[in-house]
Amino acid sequence: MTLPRLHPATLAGLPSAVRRPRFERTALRIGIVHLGLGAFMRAHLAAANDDALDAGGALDWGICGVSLRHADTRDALAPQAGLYTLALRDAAGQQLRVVGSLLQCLVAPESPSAVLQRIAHADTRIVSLTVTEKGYCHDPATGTLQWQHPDIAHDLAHAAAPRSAIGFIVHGLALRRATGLGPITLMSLDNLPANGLTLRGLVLAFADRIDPALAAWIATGCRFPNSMVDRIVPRTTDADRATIAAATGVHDAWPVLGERFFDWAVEDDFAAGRPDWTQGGARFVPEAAPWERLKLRMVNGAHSSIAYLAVAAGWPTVDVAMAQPALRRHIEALLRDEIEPTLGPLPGLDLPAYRAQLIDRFSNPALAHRTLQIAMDGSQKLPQRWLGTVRDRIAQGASIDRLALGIAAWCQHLRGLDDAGQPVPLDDPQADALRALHARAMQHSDVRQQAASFVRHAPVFGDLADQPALVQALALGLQQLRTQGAAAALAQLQS
Ligand code: CS2
Repeated sequence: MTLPRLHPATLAGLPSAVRRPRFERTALRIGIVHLGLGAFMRAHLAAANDDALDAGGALDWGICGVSLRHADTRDALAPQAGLYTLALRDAAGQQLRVVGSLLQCLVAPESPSAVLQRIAHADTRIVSLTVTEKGYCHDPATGTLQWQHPDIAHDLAHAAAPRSAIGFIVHGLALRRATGLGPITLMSLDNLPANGLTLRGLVLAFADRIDPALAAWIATGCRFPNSMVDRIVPRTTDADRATIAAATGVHDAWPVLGERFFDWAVEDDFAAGRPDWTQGGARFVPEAAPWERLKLRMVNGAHSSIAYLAVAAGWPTVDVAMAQPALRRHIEALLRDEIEPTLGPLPGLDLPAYRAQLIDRFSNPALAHRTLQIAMDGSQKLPQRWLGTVRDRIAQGASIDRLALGIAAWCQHLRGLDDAGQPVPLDDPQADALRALHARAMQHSDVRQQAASFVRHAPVFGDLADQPALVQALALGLQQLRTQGAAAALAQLQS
C-alpha cells in the first residue's frame, strides 16, 4: 500500500501521539536563513524554534534552509512543504513530532542569487550555520582563513555566485548594506571553540579583502554570539524511514532522529532580536566558553576516542562499543581522570552526574550511531576535541595515556585498515596528505621515531608538534594497539 505523503494537508490525520505545529504556519514569515540544512539543525535549532513559536512567539521567525552542496534535502522536503518528522529515541521507545518552522529550502549551487537575496531580505534578522568544521575553510589549529582554499579563492572573485558559507555571508551582507538595510546576527552552531568569535574573525578577514568599509560596518553592527550545542543526531537510514512511516501512517522522505537529550548554551547577543528558544530548552548565558569547553572535551572528545578505537575493533555503533566493558571503563576513566581535571569552574554543574548521563547517552541502543560517521573529518575535529586537554594535562605534568590511546587509534585509522585487516574508508578533506605523512612516519623502524614524525608532520598538532610527553604517550599507545589490537589493548588497561 502506498502511504500518503507527509504534507500540511495530511497533518490532521496523523495519530494523536504525534505532536505537530500548534502555531499558524500559513502566517509564518522567514526571519532566519540557515546555512547547512543537515540533520543536526533539523533536530536542534528548528525543533527549539518550533517550541518558541508554539509558545506564542511572533510569527516572523520561520526558517529558510540552504544546502550549500546537494539538492537531496530540498528534493525530499519540497513536496512536503518543508515539513518533516523528528523521532527522539531511547530504549523505552520513540517520541514523534512534525516540525513546521522550515518554510523554504534553497540549493545554493542551483541559485546562489536566491540565497544572497534571502540574506539581503528586509525580514532576515539571523543567519545561522551548521556547516561542520570543514565548512569554515579555516585552519583549525590557528583559526585563520585558508586563502588558498578553492572556494575562498573563487568567492573573492565572484560576488554574485559564491560557494562557501563565508562567501555567502559576506556578499549577502554587502547587499544588505548597499540597499540600506541594517546589520543582523550571524550565529554559528558548529562544534568549534569560540564558534561565534571564530566566525567573526573569518567573516571580517574576508570582508576586509573585498571592501574595508564593509568590514567596518559588519564589525560595528553585526553580532556573532558564541554557543554550545548538544544533541546526538545519527544519520537517517531507510530502516528509520520505514519505522517512522509505520508509526505515523504517512511517508516522510527524510525524517530525522536523535536522542531526547537537548542542550544549547548561547550568548544573548543579537543585533535584531531573536525567538525565545528557552521554550525548547536553550539557555541564554553571559559567556558560552566554559560550556563549549565542557562539551567539546567531554562529549566530542570521548566520542572521537570511542569512534577510532571501535572502528579498529570492528564495533559498528557507539552503543555496541559501550557494551564492551573494557571500552566503557576506559571512557569513564578518560573522562574522570584526564578530561575533567582540565575543566574550569562550571557553577551549578554536577560533573560526576554529567559524566554518568553522558555514559548513558553513549549507551543509548535506539540510536545506532555509526562509529565510522564520527570518525569522519578527524583533521578538522581533533584539535578542539583532544588537543586543548592534552596541552593542559602536559602543563599540569599529568598523564595523557588515555588521550594518547585515542590519538594512536586515529593514527592507525589512517592506514585504512581495521585490526582484522579489513579496509575502512578514510573520509577526511586532508585524506591524501594524511595517508602520505602516515606512510612517511612508518618508514622509521622504531615506534618512538614513528610517533615523533607523525606528531611533527600531521597538520593538527600546532605548538604540540615537538612535545616529548605527547610523542612518548603516542608511542606507547601505538605499541599497545599494534601488538594487541584495540579490543585486547583496552582489556589490559588498569581501571
Ligand atoms: C559527533 C557529534 O559526529 C561527531 O563528530 O561527535 O556530531 C556529536 O554527536 C554531537 O556534537 C553531539 O552534540
